[in-house]
Amino acid sequence: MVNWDFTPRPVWVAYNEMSRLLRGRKFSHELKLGQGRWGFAFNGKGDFSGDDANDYALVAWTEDAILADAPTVLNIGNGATARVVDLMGNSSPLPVGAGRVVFNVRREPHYLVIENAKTKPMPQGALLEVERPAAVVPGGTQTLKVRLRNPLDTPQSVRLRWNVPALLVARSPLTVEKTLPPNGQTTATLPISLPAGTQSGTALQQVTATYSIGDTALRAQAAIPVPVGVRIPAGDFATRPADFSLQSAADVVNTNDIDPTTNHLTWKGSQDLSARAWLGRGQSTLRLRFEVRDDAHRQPHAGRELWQGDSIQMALVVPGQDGPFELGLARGDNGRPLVHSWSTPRGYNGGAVFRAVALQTQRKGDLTIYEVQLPYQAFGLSDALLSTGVRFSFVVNDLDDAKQTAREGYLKLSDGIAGQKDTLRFPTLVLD
Ligand SMILES: [Ca+2]
Ligand SMILES: [Ca+2]
Repeated sequence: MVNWDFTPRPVWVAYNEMSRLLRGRKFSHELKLGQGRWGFAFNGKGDFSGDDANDYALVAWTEDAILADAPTVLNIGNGATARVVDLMGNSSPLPVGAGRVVFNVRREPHYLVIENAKTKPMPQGALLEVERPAAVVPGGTQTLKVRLRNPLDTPQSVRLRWNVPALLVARSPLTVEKTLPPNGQTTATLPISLPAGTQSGTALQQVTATYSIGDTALRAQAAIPVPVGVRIPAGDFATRPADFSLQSAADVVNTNDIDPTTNHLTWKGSQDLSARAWLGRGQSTLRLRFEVRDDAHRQPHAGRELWQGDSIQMALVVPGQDGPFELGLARGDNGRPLVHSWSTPRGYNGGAVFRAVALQTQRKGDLTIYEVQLPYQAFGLSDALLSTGVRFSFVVNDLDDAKQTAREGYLKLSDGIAGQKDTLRFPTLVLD
Protein backbone atom coordinates (compact mmCIF):
# COMPACT_ATOMS: atom_id res chain seq x y z
CA MET A 1 0.00 0.00 0.00
CA VAL A 2 3.02 2.31 0.25
CA ASN A 3 6.01 3.06 -1.96
CA TRP A 4 9.58 2.40 -0.80
CA ASP A 5 9.71 5.94 0.66
CA PHE A 6 6.43 5.40 2.57
CA THR A 7 4.40 7.71 0.32
CA PRO A 8 0.89 6.23 -0.07
CA ARG A 9 -0.40 4.50 -3.18
CA PRO A 10 -4.07 5.01 -4.18
CA VAL A 11 -5.03 1.73 -2.47
CA TRP A 12 -4.08 3.34 0.86
CA VAL A 13 -6.85 5.91 0.43
CA ALA A 14 -9.33 3.22 -0.67
CA TYR A 15 -8.47 1.04 2.34
CA ASN A 16 -8.80 4.05 4.65
CA GLU A 17 -12.26 4.82 3.24
CA MET A 18 -13.38 1.20 3.56
CA SER A 19 -12.29 1.17 7.23
CA ARG A 20 -13.96 4.51 7.91
CA LEU A 21 -17.31 3.37 6.52
CA LEU A 22 -17.42 -0.30 7.51
CA ARG A 23 -15.30 -0.88 10.63
CA GLY A 24 -17.44 -1.74 13.63
CA ARG A 25 -20.64 -2.17 11.59
CA LYS A 26 -22.18 -5.65 11.45
CA PHE A 27 -22.73 -7.55 8.20
CA SER A 28 -26.47 -7.46 7.52
CA HIS A 29 -27.25 -9.11 4.17
CA GLU A 30 -26.18 -9.68 0.61
CA LEU A 31 -27.93 -7.65 -2.10
CA LYS A 32 -29.15 -9.96 -4.88
CA LEU A 33 -28.31 -7.88 -7.95
CA GLY A 34 -28.17 -10.51 -10.71
CA GLN A 35 -25.38 -12.35 -12.47
CA GLY A 36 -21.90 -10.79 -12.21
CA ARG A 37 -23.07 -8.09 -9.79
CA TRP A 38 -22.22 -8.06 -6.11
CA GLY A 39 -23.54 -6.05 -3.18
CA PHE A 40 -23.30 -6.32 0.62
CA ALA A 41 -25.02 -4.35 3.40
CA PHE A 42 -23.52 -3.48 6.79
CA ASN A 43 -25.61 -2.10 9.59
CA GLY A 44 -25.48 -0.06 12.81
CA LYS A 45 -23.06 2.20 14.58
CA GLY A 46 -19.53 1.84 13.32
CA ASP A 47 -16.25 2.86 14.93
CA PHE A 48 -15.99 6.02 12.81
CA SER A 49 -19.44 6.55 11.23
CA GLY A 50 -23.10 5.65 11.68
CA ASP A 51 -25.20 6.52 14.73
CA ASP A 52 -27.74 3.83 15.33
CA ALA A 53 -29.44 0.61 14.25
CA ASN A 54 -31.21 2.39 11.37
CA ASP A 55 -27.97 3.32 9.61
CA TYR A 56 -26.51 1.21 6.81
CA ALA A 57 -23.44 1.23 4.61
CA LEU A 58 -23.83 -0.76 1.37
CA VAL A 59 -21.10 -1.56 -1.10
CA ALA A 60 -21.74 -2.84 -4.63
CA TRP A 61 -19.99 -3.38 -7.97
CA THR A 62 -20.40 -5.22 -11.28
CA GLU A 63 -17.92 -7.44 -13.09
CA ASP A 64 -19.31 -6.56 -16.55
CA ALA A 65 -16.66 -4.37 -18.15
CA ILE A 66 -18.89 -3.06 -20.95
CA LEU A 67 -22.46 -2.86 -19.72
CA ALA A 68 -21.38 -1.44 -16.39
CA ASP A 69 -24.35 0.72 -15.40
CA ALA A 70 -27.10 -1.01 -13.40
CA PRO A 71 -29.29 1.65 -11.74
CA THR A 72 -30.87 -0.37 -8.92
CA VAL A 73 -33.93 0.68 -6.88
CA LEU A 74 -33.76 0.23 -3.09
CA ASN A 75 -36.70 0.71 -0.75
CA ILE A 76 -35.42 2.67 2.30
CA GLY A 77 -38.66 4.36 3.53
CA ASN A 78 -39.83 7.97 3.74
CA GLY A 79 -37.63 10.22 5.87
CA ALA A 80 -34.43 8.24 5.21
CA THR A 81 -31.44 10.00 3.64
CA ALA A 82 -28.89 8.51 1.24
CA ARG A 83 -25.53 9.47 -0.17
CA VAL A 84 -23.12 7.73 -2.51
CA VAL A 85 -19.41 7.58 -1.64
CA ASP A 86 -16.66 6.59 -4.08
CA LEU A 87 -13.46 4.66 -3.32
CA MET A 88 -11.55 7.89 -2.64
CA GLY A 89 -14.17 9.12 -0.13
CA ASN A 90 -15.94 11.68 -2.34
CA SER A 91 -19.52 11.87 -1.13
CA SER A 92 -22.66 13.23 -2.84
CA PRO A 93 -26.30 13.12 -1.70
CA LEU A 94 -28.81 11.00 -3.63
CA PRO A 95 -32.46 12.08 -3.95
CA VAL A 96 -35.01 9.90 -2.14
CA GLY A 97 -38.39 9.68 -3.90
CA ALA A 98 -41.44 7.80 -2.64
CA GLY A 99 -39.23 6.20 -0.01
CA ARG A 100 -36.85 4.81 -2.65
CA VAL A 101 -33.37 5.59 -3.83
CA VAL A 102 -31.62 4.67 -7.10
CA PHE A 103 -28.08 3.34 -6.57
CA ASN A 104 -26.12 2.93 -9.79
CA VAL A 105 -24.04 -0.26 -9.49
CA ARG A 106 -20.91 0.27 -11.55
CA ARG A 107 -17.63 -1.41 -12.34
CA GLU A 108 -15.76 0.50 -9.64
CA PRO A 109 -17.17 -0.30 -6.19
CA HIS A 110 -19.22 2.51 -4.62
CA TYR A 111 -20.74 2.80 -1.15
CA LEU A 112 -24.32 3.80 -0.44
CA VAL A 113 -24.69 5.28 3.05
CA ILE A 114 -28.27 5.30 4.35
CA GLU A 115 -29.25 7.06 7.56
CA ASN A 116 -32.51 6.72 9.42
CA ALA A 117 -33.69 3.83 7.20
CA LYS A 118 -37.33 2.86 7.83
CA THR A 119 -36.82 -0.63 6.46
CA LYS A 120 -33.94 -3.00 5.75
CA PRO A 121 -32.66 -1.77 2.34
CA MET A 122 -33.45 -4.45 -0.24
CA PRO A 123 -32.93 -4.15 -4.01
CA GLN A 124 -36.13 -4.07 -6.07
CA GLY A 125 -34.50 -4.66 -9.44
CA ALA A 126 -33.08 -2.32 -12.05
CA LEU A 127 -35.01 0.88 -12.79
CA LEU A 128 -33.51 0.89 -16.29
CA GLU A 129 -31.91 -2.21 -17.80
CA VAL A 130 -29.84 -2.15 -20.97
CA GLU A 131 -29.68 -5.02 -23.47
CA ARG A 132 -26.19 -5.59 -24.86
CA PRO A 133 -26.14 -3.93 -28.31
CA ALA A 134 -24.75 -5.53 -31.49
CA ALA A 135 -22.15 -3.73 -33.60
CA VAL A 136 -23.15 -1.11 -36.13
CA VAL A 137 -20.99 -0.88 -39.26
CA PRO A 138 -20.69 2.00 -41.73
CA GLY A 139 -23.84 2.00 -43.86
CA GLY A 140 -25.69 -0.28 -41.40
CA THR A 141 -28.44 0.03 -38.76
CA GLN A 142 -28.80 -1.53 -35.30
CA THR A 143 -31.58 -1.33 -32.73
CA LEU A 144 -30.84 -0.45 -29.11
CA LYS A 145 -33.16 -1.84 -26.47
CA VAL A 146 -33.79 -0.93 -22.82
CA ARG A 147 -36.32 -2.20 -20.26
CA LEU A 148 -38.04 0.43 -18.15
CA ARG A 149 -39.70 -0.28 -14.78
CA ASN A 150 -42.15 1.47 -12.53
CA PRO A 151 -41.22 0.33 -8.99
CA LEU A 152 -44.16 2.15 -7.37
CA ASP A 153 -47.64 0.91 -6.40
CA THR A 154 -49.36 3.67 -8.39
CA PRO A 155 -49.52 4.27 -12.17
CA GLN A 156 -46.76 6.63 -13.32
CA SER A 157 -46.04 8.64 -16.44
CA VAL A 158 -42.43 7.88 -17.33
CA ARG A 159 -40.02 9.64 -19.66
CA LEU A 160 -36.99 8.29 -21.50
CA ARG A 161 -34.49 10.48 -23.29
CA TRP A 162 -31.77 9.11 -25.57
CA ASN A 163 -28.53 10.99 -26.06
CA VAL A 164 -26.77 9.90 -29.26
CA PRO A 165 -23.18 10.89 -30.17
CA ALA A 166 -22.68 12.91 -33.36
CA LEU A 167 -21.28 9.94 -35.29
CA LEU A 168 -24.53 7.95 -35.06
CA VAL A 169 -27.90 8.87 -36.58
CA ALA A 170 -31.07 8.16 -34.57
CA ARG A 171 -33.95 6.78 -36.68
CA SER A 172 -36.81 7.47 -34.24
CA PRO A 173 -37.66 10.29 -31.75
CA LEU A 174 -35.13 10.81 -28.94
CA THR A 175 -37.76 11.32 -26.25
CA VAL A 176 -40.36 8.69 -25.32
CA GLU A 177 -43.20 9.24 -22.84
CA LYS A 178 -45.45 6.44 -21.61
CA THR A 179 -47.73 5.59 -18.71
CA LEU A 180 -46.73 2.48 -16.78
CA PRO A 181 -49.16 0.57 -14.54
CA PRO A 182 -48.23 -0.05 -10.86
CA ASN A 183 -45.06 -2.20 -10.74
CA GLY A 184 -45.25 -2.43 -14.54
CA GLN A 185 -42.53 -2.52 -17.14
CA THR A 186 -42.08 -1.86 -20.83
CA THR A 187 -39.41 -1.98 -23.54
CA ALA A 188 -38.14 1.01 -25.49
CA THR A 189 -36.09 0.75 -28.67
CA LEU A 190 -34.03 3.14 -30.75
CA PRO A 191 -32.81 2.27 -34.26
CA ILE A 192 -29.47 3.94 -34.97
CA SER A 193 -27.35 3.95 -38.09
CA LEU A 194 -23.78 4.76 -38.99
CA PRO A 195 -23.41 6.67 -42.29
CA ALA A 196 -21.51 4.82 -45.03
CA GLY A 197 -17.86 5.80 -45.25
CA THR A 198 -17.58 6.78 -41.55
CA GLN A 199 -14.08 6.38 -40.12
CA SER A 200 -14.76 6.22 -36.40
CA GLY A 201 -11.32 5.69 -34.90
CA THR A 202 -12.90 4.27 -31.76
CA ALA A 203 -14.32 0.82 -31.12
CA LEU A 204 -17.22 2.02 -28.97
CA GLN A 205 -19.66 4.90 -29.29
CA GLN A 206 -21.51 5.80 -26.14
CA VAL A 207 -25.28 6.35 -26.24
CA THR A 208 -26.86 7.49 -22.96
CA ALA A 209 -30.38 6.69 -21.78
CA THR A 210 -31.90 8.94 -19.09
CA TYR A 211 -35.10 7.74 -17.46
CA SER A 212 -37.33 9.51 -14.96
CA ILE A 213 -40.53 8.54 -13.20
CA GLY A 214 -43.39 11.05 -12.98
CA ASP A 215 -42.72 13.91 -10.60
CA THR A 216 -40.78 11.70 -8.14
CA ALA A 217 -37.06 12.16 -7.60
CA LEU A 218 -36.52 8.70 -9.11
CA ARG A 219 -34.34 8.91 -12.17
CA ALA A 220 -31.59 6.79 -13.69
CA GLN A 221 -28.96 7.17 -16.33
CA ALA A 222 -27.16 4.36 -18.12
CA ALA A 223 -24.36 4.42 -20.66
CA ILE A 224 -24.87 2.09 -23.63
CA PRO A 225 -21.57 1.35 -25.39
CA VAL A 226 -22.33 0.59 -29.05
CA PRO A 227 -19.54 -1.32 -30.83
CA VAL A 228 -18.66 0.34 -34.12
CA GLY A 229 -17.60 -1.88 -37.02
CA VAL A 230 -14.42 -1.10 -38.93
CA ARG A 231 -14.37 -1.43 -42.72
CA ILE A 232 -11.23 -3.12 -44.04
CA PRO A 233 -10.55 -2.11 -47.66
CA ALA A 234 -9.24 -4.57 -50.25
CA GLY A 235 -5.86 -4.04 -51.88
CA ASP A 236 -2.21 -4.94 -51.67
CA PHE A 237 -0.72 -4.50 -48.16
CA ALA A 238 2.41 -2.94 -49.67
CA THR A 239 0.53 -0.09 -51.36
CA ARG A 240 -2.25 0.81 -48.93
CA PRO A 241 -2.14 2.30 -45.42
CA ALA A 242 -2.22 -0.06 -42.43
CA ASP A 243 -5.65 -0.97 -41.08
CA PHE A 244 -4.41 -0.45 -37.54
CA SER A 245 -1.52 1.61 -36.26
CA LEU A 246 -0.57 1.50 -32.57
CA GLN A 247 2.06 4.18 -31.98
CA SER A 248 1.10 6.27 -28.95
CA ALA A 249 1.13 5.99 -25.18
CA ALA A 250 -2.67 5.56 -25.26
CA ASP A 251 -2.15 2.19 -26.99
CA VAL A 252 0.29 0.94 -24.32
CA VAL A 253 -0.31 -0.97 -21.11
CA ASN A 254 2.75 -0.97 -18.89
CA THR A 255 2.44 -0.83 -15.12
CA ASN A 256 6.15 -0.76 -14.25
CA ASP A 257 5.85 2.93 -13.41
CA ILE A 258 4.08 2.16 -10.11
CA ASP A 259 7.40 1.10 -8.59
CA PRO A 260 10.62 3.15 -8.97
CA THR A 261 12.73 -0.06 -8.96
CA THR A 262 11.09 -1.19 -12.24
CA ASN A 263 11.22 2.21 -13.93
CA HIS A 264 13.71 0.98 -16.56
CA LEU A 265 11.00 -1.42 -17.86
CA THR A 266 8.45 1.29 -18.70
CA TRP A 267 7.49 2.13 -22.30
CA LYS A 268 10.09 4.50 -23.76
CA GLY A 269 8.35 5.54 -26.98
CA SER A 270 7.48 4.19 -30.43
CA GLN A 271 11.03 2.90 -30.99
CA ASP A 272 10.61 0.71 -27.87
CA LEU A 273 7.34 -0.75 -29.15
CA SER A 274 4.86 0.26 -31.86
CA ALA A 275 3.01 -1.71 -34.51
CA ARG A 276 1.02 -1.62 -37.73
CA ALA A 277 -1.34 -4.34 -38.96
CA TRP A 278 -3.12 -5.20 -42.19
CA LEU A 279 -5.89 -7.74 -42.87
CA GLY A 280 -7.18 -9.06 -46.16
CA ARG A 281 -8.49 -11.99 -48.14
CA GLY A 282 -6.07 -14.55 -49.58
CA GLN A 283 -6.76 -17.78 -51.50
CA SER A 284 -9.48 -19.14 -49.16
CA THR A 285 -7.47 -17.70 -46.29
CA LEU A 286 -7.60 -14.69 -43.99
CA ARG A 287 -4.25 -12.93 -44.41
CA LEU A 288 -2.64 -10.77 -41.74
CA ARG A 289 0.57 -8.79 -41.67
CA PHE A 290 2.02 -7.24 -38.52
CA GLU A 291 5.03 -4.90 -38.57
CA VAL A 292 6.33 -4.41 -35.04
CA ARG A 293 9.00 -1.82 -34.21
CA ASP A 294 10.86 -3.15 -31.15
CA ASP A 295 14.34 -2.08 -29.99
CA ALA A 296 15.33 -5.49 -28.54
CA HIS A 297 14.01 -8.87 -29.68
CA ARG A 298 13.57 -11.49 -26.94
CA GLN A 299 11.44 -14.62 -27.10
CA PRO A 300 12.89 -17.38 -24.89
CA HIS A 301 9.50 -19.08 -24.37
CA ALA A 302 7.33 -21.60 -26.22
CA GLY A 303 3.79 -22.95 -26.12
CA ARG A 304 1.37 -21.39 -23.66
CA GLU A 305 4.09 -19.08 -22.24
CA LEU A 306 4.62 -17.31 -25.61
CA TRP A 307 2.81 -14.19 -24.32
CA GLN A 308 5.63 -13.55 -21.84
CA GLY A 309 8.08 -12.83 -24.67
CA ASP A 310 7.96 -10.73 -27.85
CA SER A 311 4.83 -11.94 -29.60
CA ILE A 312 1.45 -11.20 -31.13
CA GLN A 313 -1.56 -12.44 -29.21
CA MET A 314 -4.59 -12.34 -31.50
CA ALA A 315 -8.20 -13.40 -31.17
CA LEU A 316 -10.98 -13.90 -33.68
CA VAL A 317 -14.71 -14.42 -33.15
CA VAL A 318 -16.60 -15.82 -36.14
CA PRO A 319 -20.41 -15.30 -36.13
CA GLY A 320 -22.26 -18.47 -35.16
CA GLN A 321 -19.30 -20.04 -33.36
CA ASP A 322 -19.27 -20.66 -29.63
CA GLY A 323 -16.20 -18.83 -28.31
CA PRO A 324 -13.09 -17.20 -29.76
CA PHE A 325 -9.94 -18.48 -31.43
CA GLU A 326 -6.99 -17.11 -29.46
CA LEU A 327 -3.57 -17.56 -31.05
CA GLY A 328 0.02 -16.71 -30.15
CA LEU A 329 2.44 -15.81 -32.98
CA ALA A 330 6.13 -15.31 -32.30
CA ARG A 331 9.67 -15.44 -33.63
CA GLY A 332 11.82 -17.52 -31.27
CA ASP A 333 15.26 -16.34 -30.18
CA ASN A 334 16.60 -18.95 -32.65
CA GLY A 335 14.62 -17.33 -35.52
CA ARG A 336 11.99 -20.07 -35.78
CA PRO A 337 8.31 -19.15 -36.20
CA LEU A 338 6.25 -20.19 -33.16
CA VAL A 339 2.48 -20.62 -33.01
CA HIS A 340 0.30 -21.48 -30.04
CA SER A 341 -3.47 -21.96 -29.75
CA TRP A 342 -4.77 -20.89 -26.32
CA SER A 343 -8.42 -21.18 -27.08
CA THR A 344 -10.79 -22.45 -29.79
CA PRO A 345 -14.58 -22.35 -30.17
CA ARG A 346 -16.47 -25.44 -29.05
CA GLY A 347 -16.01 -28.23 -31.60
CA TYR A 348 -12.56 -27.11 -32.82
CA ASN A 349 -9.31 -28.89 -31.91
CA GLY A 350 -6.49 -26.62 -30.73
CA GLY A 351 -3.76 -28.83 -32.19
CA ALA A 352 -5.39 -28.96 -35.65
CA VAL A 353 -5.90 -25.19 -35.55
CA PHE A 354 -2.33 -24.24 -34.74
CA ARG A 355 -0.92 -26.71 -37.31
CA ALA A 356 -3.13 -25.04 -39.96
CA VAL A 357 -1.69 -21.57 -39.28
CA ALA A 358 0.98 -20.52 -41.79
CA LEU A 359 3.40 -18.07 -40.13
CA GLN A 360 6.55 -16.51 -41.54
CA THR A 361 8.62 -14.03 -39.54
CA GLN A 362 11.52 -11.72 -40.36
CA ARG A 363 13.68 -9.46 -38.25
CA LYS A 364 14.98 -6.46 -40.24
CA GLY A 365 16.81 -3.89 -38.11
CA ASP A 366 14.39 -3.01 -35.32
CA LEU A 367 11.36 -4.35 -37.24
CA THR A 368 9.79 -7.74 -36.61
CA ILE A 369 7.45 -8.74 -39.44
CA TYR A 370 4.81 -11.44 -39.07
CA GLU A 371 3.05 -12.76 -42.22
CA VAL A 372 0.09 -14.97 -41.28
CA GLN A 373 -2.43 -17.03 -43.27
CA LEU A 374 -5.46 -18.56 -41.56
CA PRO A 375 -7.14 -21.13 -43.87
CA TYR A 376 -10.92 -20.64 -44.03
CA GLN A 377 -11.51 -24.36 -43.50
CA ALA A 378 -9.59 -24.59 -40.21
CA PHE A 379 -11.33 -21.52 -38.76
CA GLY A 380 -14.87 -21.99 -40.12
CA LEU A 381 -14.46 -18.80 -42.18
CA SER A 382 -15.83 -17.89 -45.60
CA ASP A 383 -15.83 -14.91 -47.94
CA ALA A 384 -19.45 -14.25 -46.91
CA LEU A 385 -18.62 -14.22 -43.17
CA LEU A 386 -15.77 -11.75 -43.69
CA SER A 387 -18.26 -9.49 -45.51
CA THR A 388 -20.80 -9.78 -42.67
CA GLY A 389 -18.23 -8.98 -39.98
CA VAL A 390 -15.93 -10.84 -37.58
CA ARG A 391 -14.76 -9.59 -34.19
CA PHE A 392 -10.99 -9.33 -34.00
CA SER A 393 -8.35 -7.94 -31.69
CA PHE A 394 -4.69 -8.30 -30.90
CA VAL A 395 -2.01 -7.26 -28.45
CA VAL A 396 1.73 -7.00 -29.08
CA ASN A 397 3.75 -8.21 -26.10
CA ASP A 398 7.21 -6.80 -25.38
CA LEU A 399 10.16 -8.27 -23.50
CA ASP A 400 13.51 -6.45 -23.85
CA ASP A 401 15.58 -6.71 -20.70
CA ALA A 402 18.01 -9.65 -20.69
CA LYS A 403 17.49 -10.15 -16.93
CA GLN A 404 13.69 -10.49 -17.27
CA THR A 405 11.64 -13.44 -18.48
CA ALA A 406 8.19 -11.89 -18.02
CA ARG A 407 6.34 -9.50 -20.32
CA GLU A 408 7.23 -5.88 -19.55
CA GLY A 409 4.23 -4.32 -21.27
CA TYR A 410 2.09 -4.53 -24.38
CA LEU A 411 0.26 -2.61 -27.09
CA LYS A 412 -3.45 -3.31 -27.44
CA LEU A 413 -5.87 -2.78 -30.27
CA SER A 414 -8.66 -3.10 -27.67
CA ASP A 415 -9.38 -4.51 -24.23
CA GLY A 416 -10.55 -8.10 -23.86
CA ILE A 417 -7.41 -10.19 -24.61
CA ALA A 418 -4.73 -9.27 -22.08
CA GLY A 419 -6.22 -8.78 -18.63
CA GLN A 420 -9.87 -9.70 -18.40
CA LYS A 421 -11.02 -11.81 -21.36
CA ASP A 422 -14.05 -10.22 -23.02
CA THR A 423 -14.58 -10.69 -26.74
CA LEU A 424 -17.38 -8.10 -26.73
CA ARG A 425 -14.71 -5.42 -26.42
CA PHE A 426 -13.15 -6.41 -29.76
CA PRO A 427 -13.82 -4.24 -32.79
CA THR A 428 -15.96 -5.79 -35.53
CA LEU A 429 -14.20 -5.91 -38.89
CA VAL A 430 -16.05 -5.95 -42.20
CA LEU A 431 -13.76 -6.89 -45.11
CA ASP A 432 -14.30 -5.57 -48.64
CA1 LIG B 1 11.02 -2.99 -26.79
CA1 LIG C 1 11.24 -6.74 -27.27
